[in-house]
Amino acid sequence: MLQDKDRIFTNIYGRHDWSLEGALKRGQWDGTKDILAKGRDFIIKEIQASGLRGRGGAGFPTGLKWSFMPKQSDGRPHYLVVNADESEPGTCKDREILRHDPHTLVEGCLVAGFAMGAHAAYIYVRGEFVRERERLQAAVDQAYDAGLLGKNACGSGWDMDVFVHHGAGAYICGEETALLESLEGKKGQPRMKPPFPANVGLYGCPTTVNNVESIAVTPTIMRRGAAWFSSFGRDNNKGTKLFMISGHVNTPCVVEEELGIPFRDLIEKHAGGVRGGWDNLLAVIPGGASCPIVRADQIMDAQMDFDGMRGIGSSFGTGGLIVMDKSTDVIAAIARISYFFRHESCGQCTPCREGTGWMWRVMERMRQGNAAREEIDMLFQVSKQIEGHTICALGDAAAWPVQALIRNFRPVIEARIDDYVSQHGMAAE
Ligand code: L3W
Ligand code: SF4
Repeated sequence: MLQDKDRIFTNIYGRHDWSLEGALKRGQWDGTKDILAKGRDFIIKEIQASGLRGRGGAGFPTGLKWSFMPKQSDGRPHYLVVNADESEPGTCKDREILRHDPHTLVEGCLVAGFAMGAHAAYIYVRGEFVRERERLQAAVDQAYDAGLLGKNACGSGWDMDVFVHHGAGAYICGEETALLESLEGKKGQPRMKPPFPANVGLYGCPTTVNNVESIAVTPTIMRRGAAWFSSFGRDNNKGTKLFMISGHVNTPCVVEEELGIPFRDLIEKHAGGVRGGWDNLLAVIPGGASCPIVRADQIMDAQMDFDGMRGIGSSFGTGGLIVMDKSTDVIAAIARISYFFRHESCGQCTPCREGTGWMWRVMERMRQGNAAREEIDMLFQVSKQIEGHTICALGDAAAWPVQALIRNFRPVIEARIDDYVSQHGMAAE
């Protein structure tokens, strides 16, 4: 388990001074000029060697993504875009970074921006994060005033500007290409990929889009070394990670831990255990609302990382765990998630626009038990028609929770239908 000395986010609970003065005392902005002096290729190779995988949900290798940026300029500027549109239900880690440790991100913008040949970084902040945006802007202003950003940033010879952009409150703008559209002043709707942003991104220029946490950890990795970071976790699942633990635990929290920590240890050590004890655990959504819900017996002995969650038929996502005890109506919980995705669909693709609404309406009937048993398989089949047939991952994200409910909690759905039939005679048309 991670020791305090190995934590990257030393002010995640806001107990210390968030400002530049406090950040400097905690070792941030230390030797940034020397990091840049090592050169672009060195930084990208070091991030690759660290094993860092994207912390926004997909887990794509960060150094590999940076390496896709063109090495030679063809006259188009390069951009770094930071995705701070944190909106996934169960996910609230980037919010804590913006609130309490914003200089980790601001310094990360310089290190990552330099590594990919960008002189400008845009940080796209979720519309509801008003105070967080103000805090971040204050940190950026402090960095400019101290000569850490702007012309000849940190005395490195590299010019770097950081712009904070405030979103308008749409979940879909967290999808990287919808975010770029929104930044360009257009309606936030995802683009077809390929081309990927590394080739055609912001204003048609080479762009890398990374999550807040992914960028915020890079200066520390560069200072302490790839070997240090990759000493945590296991192959393919390296480093430390912010976990968010919500729901029916005794002390919900955001905590930095080693990837691969066993589920039971994570909950016991940091969240005070499950409300009512381990026997009272019913289900967990392990990484944000789009990750498949699993039963207590499936996750109890699992390791909390990308492979660990794949091994139990779910996914690691953002590391936001929603813990549910036996008082939970799991059908109602997934029906509510279906409502969320229906509400947030941008409406471009028919399977998502129509399918999310269709799934939600059937899920509402399943919640009441007002359905026929055959409809369970029909719901599963319809969700399969959405998955993989849309422009962006929101269609998949809407389908997976429903599929997982059917896979892992089918007897609960059947019992609800049987109850309804025994009380009302038959399901309504
Ligand atoms: C160049 C290639 N680049 C992939 C890049 C791509 C992107 C990254 C990952 O969805 C997931 C989603 C949500 N050449 C490339 C390439 N890339 N192949 O790699 O791409 P992808 O398509 O695997 O994922 P995505 O579209 O970024 C993200 C899940 O995360 N999720 C959502 C979380 C929401 C938040 C939030 O609110 N903050 O994090 C949670 O599980 O369902 O599956 O950059 O361009 N050949
Ligand atoms: Fe829009 Fe849904 Fe299509 Fe994504 S999958 S582009 S959210 S309609």
